[in-house]
Amino acid sequence: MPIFDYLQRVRAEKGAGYLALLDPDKLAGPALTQVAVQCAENGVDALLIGSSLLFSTDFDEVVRSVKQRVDIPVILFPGGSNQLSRHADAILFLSLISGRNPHHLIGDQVRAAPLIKQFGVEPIPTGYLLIESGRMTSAEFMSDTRPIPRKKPMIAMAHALAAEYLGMKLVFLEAGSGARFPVPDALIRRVREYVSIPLIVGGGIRDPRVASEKVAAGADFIVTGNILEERGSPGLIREFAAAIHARG
Ligand code: 1GP
Repeated sequence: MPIFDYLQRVRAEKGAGYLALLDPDKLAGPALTQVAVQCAENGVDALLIGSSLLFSTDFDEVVRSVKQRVDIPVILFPGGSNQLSRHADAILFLSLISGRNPHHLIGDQVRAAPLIKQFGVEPIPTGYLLIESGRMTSAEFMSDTRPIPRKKPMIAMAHALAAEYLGMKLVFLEAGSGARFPVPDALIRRVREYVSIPLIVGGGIRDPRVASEKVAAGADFIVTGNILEERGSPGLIREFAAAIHARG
């Protein structure tokens, strides 16, 4: 089954899906694989692997090792066209549509597309929206774009609808890794009511209760990154999974 169809099925059956982000710059290969296995065993629906920068020199090997050890989908979430691997199941084929930096709107995609085709990795076209989150994030700095003001839901709505009309399959509302404030519930709610494609929400979600509030506001998929890298445990992963799947 295509990974996008799997994600749709998760959303239909569980109410919302739990995606865990593993960053090879924050966890070395063996530790990252260990967290990946914990995630797969405790209710995470799919893994995202990627980084806003990438210092790690063994990206491909990390993806291969994770893929060998888990049976949930491994999806690339690349900060750039240097983060590709033939071992992944799919890739969020992102366009940073909240910004006006041509490199992240179409430049990197042109570089990556032929390799993704050769690798046979499923591309999932995704409109990526950075939402202002209380302090500058790596995504904001590295992309050289301005995030959408958190109190201006109509700007986010217009961007998300443009993503839908451009044929994108997902919208990612991103506060940025380590965000001080996650994407506001009010903004999620307005975007959810306005577009029909699924919403991924991530950045700064460090508490299962907050994850469940985002789902109640309309998030179809929740991403956690930092919190699992800092104090991930089977118990905490299960708590997040239960909070996110509660409406299924
Ligand atoms: C970042 O949305 C993800 O791209 C996850 O953010 O690391 O803050 O959970 P955190």
